[in-house]
Amino acid sequence: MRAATDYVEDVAPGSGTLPPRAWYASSDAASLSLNGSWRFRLSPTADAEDDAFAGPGFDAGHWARISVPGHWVLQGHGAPAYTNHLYPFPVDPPRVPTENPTGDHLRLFDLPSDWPSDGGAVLRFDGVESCARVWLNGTDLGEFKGSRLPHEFAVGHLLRPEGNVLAVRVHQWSAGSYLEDQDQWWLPGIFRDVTLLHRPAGCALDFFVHASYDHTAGAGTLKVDSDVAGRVTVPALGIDVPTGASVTVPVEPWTAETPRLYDGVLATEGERVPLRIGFRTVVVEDGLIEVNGRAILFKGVNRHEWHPEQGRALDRETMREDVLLMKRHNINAVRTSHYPPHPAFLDLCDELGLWVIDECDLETHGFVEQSWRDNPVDDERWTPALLDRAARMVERDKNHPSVVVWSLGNEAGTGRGLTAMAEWIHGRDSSRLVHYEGDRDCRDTDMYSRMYAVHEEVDRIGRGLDGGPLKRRRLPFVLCEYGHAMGNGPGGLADYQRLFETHDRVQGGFVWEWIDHGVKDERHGFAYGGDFGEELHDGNFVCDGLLFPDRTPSPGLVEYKKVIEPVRFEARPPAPAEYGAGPGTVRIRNAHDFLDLTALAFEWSYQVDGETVASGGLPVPRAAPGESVEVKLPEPPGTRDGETQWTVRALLASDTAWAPKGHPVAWAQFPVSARPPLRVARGAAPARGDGRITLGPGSFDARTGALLSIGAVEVTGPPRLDVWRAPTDNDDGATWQSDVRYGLLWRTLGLQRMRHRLDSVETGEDALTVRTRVAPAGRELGLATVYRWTSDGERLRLTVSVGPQGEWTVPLPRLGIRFGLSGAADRVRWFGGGPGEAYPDTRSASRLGRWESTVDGLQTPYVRPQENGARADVRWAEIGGLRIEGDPEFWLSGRRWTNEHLDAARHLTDLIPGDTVWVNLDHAQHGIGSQSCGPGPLPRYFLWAAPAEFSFVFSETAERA
Ligand code: IPT
Repeated sequence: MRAATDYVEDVAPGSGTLPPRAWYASSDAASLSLNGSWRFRLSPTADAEDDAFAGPGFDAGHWARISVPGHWVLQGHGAPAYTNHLYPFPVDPPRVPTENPTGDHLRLFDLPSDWPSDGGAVLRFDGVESCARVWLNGTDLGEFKGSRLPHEFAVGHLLRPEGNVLAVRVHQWSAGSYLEDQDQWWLPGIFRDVTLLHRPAGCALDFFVHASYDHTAGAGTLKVDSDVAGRVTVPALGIDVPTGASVTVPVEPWTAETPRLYDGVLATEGERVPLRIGFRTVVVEDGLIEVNGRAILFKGVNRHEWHPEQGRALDRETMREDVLLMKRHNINAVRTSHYPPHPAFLDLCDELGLWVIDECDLETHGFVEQSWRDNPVDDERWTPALLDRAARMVERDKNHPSVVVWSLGNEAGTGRGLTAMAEWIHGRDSSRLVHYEGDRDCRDTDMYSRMYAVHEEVDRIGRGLDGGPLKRRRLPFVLCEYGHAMGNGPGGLADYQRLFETHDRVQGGFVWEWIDHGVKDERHGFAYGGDFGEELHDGNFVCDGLLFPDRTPSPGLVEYKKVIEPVRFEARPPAPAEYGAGPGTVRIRNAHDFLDLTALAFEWSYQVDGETVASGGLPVPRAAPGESVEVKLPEPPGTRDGETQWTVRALLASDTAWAPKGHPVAWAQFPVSARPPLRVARGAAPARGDGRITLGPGSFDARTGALLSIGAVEVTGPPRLDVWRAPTDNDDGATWQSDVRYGLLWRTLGLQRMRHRLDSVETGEDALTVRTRVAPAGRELGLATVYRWTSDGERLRLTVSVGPQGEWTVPLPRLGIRFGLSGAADRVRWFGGGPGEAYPDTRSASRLGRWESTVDGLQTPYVRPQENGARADVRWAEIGGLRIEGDPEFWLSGRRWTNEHLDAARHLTDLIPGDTVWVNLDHAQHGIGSQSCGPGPLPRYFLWAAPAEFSFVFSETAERA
């Protein structure tokens, strides 16, 4: 006998629902949103309660209230749980645990007084995780699975003018959970809209807008296939044709750069449906993905739906904010990892212009633990569920011009079910391409896709040297995931971009991922895996986005924007021909795929020692996509004394739908005259007395040689060698990485607990020399470190010489000095790279100039605290009454806690300011890479232990901080 809850563990997608169809908002048919406050009861198991609550007259007055859309675990009932790929329950498909949190949702509603009495009605659920059973007015409508997909029921015959009772029972776990093992929080609930749609007699049911573009003729062909015959009108194009008829007219095409939409109407006998039509043609031709006859380059991101308080229940404003932020950061593509997004998001992509890889709600990653045995995608009992998912995605989203690629899902291994999905999709929609990364041989797909391939492999693929089956060798390549943006990083984006732009076959990639899924939390600021007591979890691996959870752009996003900017500047001659010469012209390459440069205004400015002394407009001739033009710079204005440079910028020439006029799009800097050498005469002699040594403005402890003060500035922690950094997520690497993970090696070696042995304090004629050996307990290796202090009487110069001893097989995290200043030090000014942080392989967006910040403002709030905040190429900095000049330039960071505290902290709230500001002046930093789920830094960004010498010149600033 079938028990009342058998459907929960049934592999079938559901019963009682209507066939999938296009998602649209009618112009004239009534609709009623059932979002809002519902009654809610949570049970510990699927069968704890009978269905009496769905019947008439049930009194739910004592139940809790819950917001729909929403997740109950984010509204005080139970708790969220995070795992990457492990199923958080025993794997025994399709069985799920007895402990199956089940939320009964109840909503009473009246029909609006003007609700038409004729026709039918449909009840639509846009997203429920993971399995729902639905009753209306006591009638069991059926049940469904497929969390991020729409499900509809015909309900017209059941509606009453007043007192309708809608009851929805939602189970957290179901057979469907086996298909939804995406790397994210497990968040049950009715998390997308619930809507009642009036369906008048003669209404449109489903329709398919086919709108292609012939770039040779400049013409678009429109054909709307509709289940219910009607007329299609597009006033701006003079189109008025019956459904099913094809019409060709001159049009402006739709692209992500030129998102031209034509408003149209599909009118059936019973309703009018607004259409937003974009004409474009997507093909693979000569091994390249072409849209409207041109190969495109994806500058993409992977986007999960995320809001730190609402989880995956996103409001329209948040969706718009995502698209605006993407557009403003030069991003042109989004992969909807790993499920179809709320449909309103795709409307925004149509309207504002983004290429979309629409991915099906499918991942079975946890089966990797058993070598993919019993994987549902290779078990035909599950195939109907897979086909149901494919159809629900394609039918819902098929009328969006932004969707250019369908993706079968993510990390689901391989199997017949996937092939069946691909076959069905190809048959239903031949106008788009099919993607699936797991199909390494491209048997079912139209492009070769990989994730986290190392640079060298991407290069090989670009050169066509990767071998593989013939079909694959003829296909274009994309990196559907790369640049793992967890914590500080990702490093190496610029090096990837160079490969994308070098090899035609490599058509770009999608950074993993858009936003950190941190949960807003009273205890921790933002919570991550483990913070809710999960027995199985993957920690902060859920925080690996280019945005912090509150949608503040991280330095990674700023870097990405620079790396993918659609205009490239090159100086001519490329390097200053002679000291002080500088370039005469700038070559400007239009790196757009479709736009010319007329939407941009260009300007130049000229800086002396980082201060802009002159600026002006730069007239740039029209350049077609891919073309370059050369533009003459004016005569260098004014002085060439000091360090001088040009800055050129491209800004939006007028307001667009996604950013105002003046929004910066691209920039570059070209040196004219180099920084003059830093000279500090020697001469002042060290003097001993009273337990002190004085040298110029410096006062030292005579016994230890430790610096105590510079003039009136007290040094609360004397400068000494520092080679440790609080390992970043990318330093630590992913547990499954077979490559060396340096973050762990550093710790094993003891770089976080270096001892400083004092060997001698020597005063000479014009120098104080302090010899030390810096080394960790238990090891024979070390760094012979000599501090040599000299002065001209006013300034104090420290030269640090470092000589590695023993066998160093690991790179150093950093190489520099650290010292402490009074906590009153707050204002920081510097001439160097800014405004944000930079590391050797994340420094593209670091702009040379004069910058100001507070110490707190220097910190980058990575959700799990780690090394952050370095500013590159610093010539001089002022902090706490000290001026520090670097010879050569240095990396500057400063914080109100030590690097050891930073390392120990698990959440931002663990960082408690002390009464010292700790300043690091680094000669070098090790690269960042993206080993938290990808390759480490490229060899050229390694900081190998090698003999080094570097200096800093200290003096008091005129003004005390
Ligand atoms: C890859 C997944 O596709 C993605 O969902 C996410 O988990 C990402 O990694 C890491 O954050 S899978 C990985 C094993 C390469």
